[in-house]
Amino acid sequence: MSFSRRKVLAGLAGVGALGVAGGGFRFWLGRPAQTLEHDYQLIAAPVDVELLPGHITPAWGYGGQVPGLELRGRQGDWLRVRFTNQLPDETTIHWHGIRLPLEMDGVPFVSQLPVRPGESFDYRFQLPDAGSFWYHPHSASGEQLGRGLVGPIIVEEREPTGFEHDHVLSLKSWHVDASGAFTPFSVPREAARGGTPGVLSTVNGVHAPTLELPAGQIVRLRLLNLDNTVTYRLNLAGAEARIYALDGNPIEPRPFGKGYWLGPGMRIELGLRVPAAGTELALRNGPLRLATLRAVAATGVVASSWPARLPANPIAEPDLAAAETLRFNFEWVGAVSADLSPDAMPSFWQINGQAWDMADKSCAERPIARLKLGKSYIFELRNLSQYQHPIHLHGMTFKVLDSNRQRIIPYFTDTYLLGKNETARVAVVADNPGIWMFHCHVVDHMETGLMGAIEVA
Ligand SMILES: [Cu+2]
Repeated sequence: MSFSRRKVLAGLAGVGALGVAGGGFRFWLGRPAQTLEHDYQLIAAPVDVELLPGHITPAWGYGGQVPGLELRGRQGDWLRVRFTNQLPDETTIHWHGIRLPLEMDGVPFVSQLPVRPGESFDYRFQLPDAGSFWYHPHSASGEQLGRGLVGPIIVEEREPTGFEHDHVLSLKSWHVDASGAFTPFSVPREAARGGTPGVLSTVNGVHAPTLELPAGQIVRLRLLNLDNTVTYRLNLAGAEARIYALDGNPIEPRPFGKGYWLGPGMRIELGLRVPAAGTELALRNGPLRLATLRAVAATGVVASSWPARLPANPIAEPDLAAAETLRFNFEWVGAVSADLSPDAMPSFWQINGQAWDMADKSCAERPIARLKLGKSYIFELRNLSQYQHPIHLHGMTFKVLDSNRQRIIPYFTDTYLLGKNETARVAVVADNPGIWMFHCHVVDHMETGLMGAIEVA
């Protein structure tokens, strides 16, 4: 199978989807102010998919597919998405990792009102950083992400990078049984531990696919963890691969080595030298095969040398000497209370003694930290639990400085996988005014308390 979608989005080819219920397609929202805009119509709607052969799963998709329609833009350009909700429930879209104004951040009752069934909302923002990002609801997240409302958003560099081949691999494990029916997205006893994992792994919506890559070429693989729960222990035994970017930000290329732990919401970009035609590589999560990468005879030029480091994104460098340190404790506090109403999510997790309550719309009015606009801060992140938490901040990109558990080469990211009992320090310039969510991206940890708001003013 071919898994490059660039052709579809390269021009008006996508218009073929017009008229298909739940379809997504490119179109113009009237006359653009400038031509450097990328316009999409994006519809969220139920879509039946065949994840297990011969069985229908009643998924929810963006643009009639799971994972959702791949959105592409170019660094510095604007992205305009007319979003229409054809789901039975209200929803929003959050653009994970993209630094944008609060009104576009997609958090219900903080950024915007929820988009109700039948309504539309226009998202419009500039793309300051090149890299691999993703989008998903920030509303009833366990169910909505669990049913398939996740999609990649790729921001291309303004100048050629030296990579001729670019492949997006969206990873998602599904909460389905043997008949393709959904199982619970969150079970209290799992939410109180590592989170409720899906059981059927997929890459680009297909279980254990074989993906063809051009033999002898160096390709850019964008691996996106769009999962509710699972941290993938990615490995590519026998491959000659280098890490080029983490979570949408370039690093000095280094060998992929034995592998990388990619938590929910995180992304890694690899350069891979595809071996000789006929050779197969296994992309695995620990011992489990996620996909087979098969080298096929390529026409055209023989592989070049490794591309240079990707250009840095324009992220403000924190002033560590002047930075104030703030401490955040991530803690398990739970016990399932007996008088819990059937609709309420239990509370198992806290940040600095406060649990977020998904049912309480006023939580964002009580931020766990208040930052002064323009100042630098160091966050000391302390995991007081036995479980990993991919800690994600909206609105700003932070720099990971150090950890008491692993050697860190400082890098910019939007999500840091905080290991059990780990303390890590990250630094950020509070350069984006607003109320920003700060949460664990294990969705059922987030929904059972592990979220807070950070105010920048
Ligand atoms: Cu967590």
